[in-house]
Amino acid sequence: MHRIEVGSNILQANEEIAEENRQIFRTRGLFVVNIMSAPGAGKTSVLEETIKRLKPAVNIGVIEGDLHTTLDSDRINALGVPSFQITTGTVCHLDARMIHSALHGFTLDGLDLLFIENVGNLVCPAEFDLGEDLRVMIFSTVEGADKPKKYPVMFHEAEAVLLNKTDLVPYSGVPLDELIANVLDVNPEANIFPTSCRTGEGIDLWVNWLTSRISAPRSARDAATATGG
Ligand SMILES: Nc1nc2c(ncn2[C@@H]2O[C@H](COP(=O)(O)OP(=O)(O)OP(=O)(O)O)[C@@H](O)[C@H]2O)c(=O)[nH]1
Ligand SMILES: [Mg+2]
Repeated sequence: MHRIEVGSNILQANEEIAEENRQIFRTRGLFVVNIMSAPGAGKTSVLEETIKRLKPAVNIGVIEGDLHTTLDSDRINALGVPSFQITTGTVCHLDARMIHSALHGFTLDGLDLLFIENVGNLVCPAEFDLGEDLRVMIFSTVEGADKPKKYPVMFHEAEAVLLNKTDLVPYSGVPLDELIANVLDVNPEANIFPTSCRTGEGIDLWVNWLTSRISAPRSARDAATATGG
C-alpha cells in the first residue's frame, strides 16, 4: 500500500516538471518525440535513418539517454546533428527532471524537431512523461509475437510502433501478422510500421507519417494525443 503511494507521488512530481518542459517546447514551437524500446531494438538506427531523410530541411536535435557511454550521442553527432548525452548510471528510464536539467547544457535555439532517445528498457520509460508531443516505440521483431501481450504498457502508450528488423523475419520465423494483431489488441489506435534499417523497408512510410504528424495543427495533435490516436 505504502509503496503504491510513493510511486504515485514520484509520478505526480514528474508530471509537474513534464508540464514545465512542455511549455518550454511549445513556446519555441518545437516538436518533441520520445523514442522508447528494449535495449538494441534499433532506436539509434531508426534515428539515423530518419535524420538522413529529414536533413537539411528540418533542424533536428537529439537528447540521448543511456546508463553509460556517449556512444549513441557520438553516432548522432557524426551525422552533423547536435546531441546531448544523459547518462543515468543505474536508472532505467529518463524522467522529466533529467530532460529539464539537460536543457541547461543543450541549446534548443534554431531547432524545429527534438528527438529524445530513452534508455533501453521495455517497461519503465513508458511510465514517465517527458513533456513530449509524440511517443514512439521501436520493437525488434525477432523478440517474438507474444511480447505485446506480455509487456503491454509501452505498446499501449505509443502512438506509433515500428516493428523493426523485418529483414530478419525469414530467419527468426516470427509471424509478423500475429505480431501486428497482438499490437492492435493492446493498442487498437497504434500506427504500425514494419521497418528494416538494413534494407530501408518501411522507413519512408514512417518518415512521411512523422512529417504529417508534425505539421498537423496543434489542436488536431492534442485531440490525437487525448484519444491515444
Ligand atoms: N538486421 C538488422 N539489424 C538492425 C536493424 N536495426 C538495427 N539493427 C542492429 O541492431 C543493433 C542495435 O541497434 P541500435 O540502433 O544500437 O539499437 P538501440 O535500440 O539504439 O540500442 P540501445 O540504445 O543500446 O538500447 C545494431 O547492431 C544495429 O546495427 C535492422 O532493421 N535489421
Ligand atoms: Mg541507442
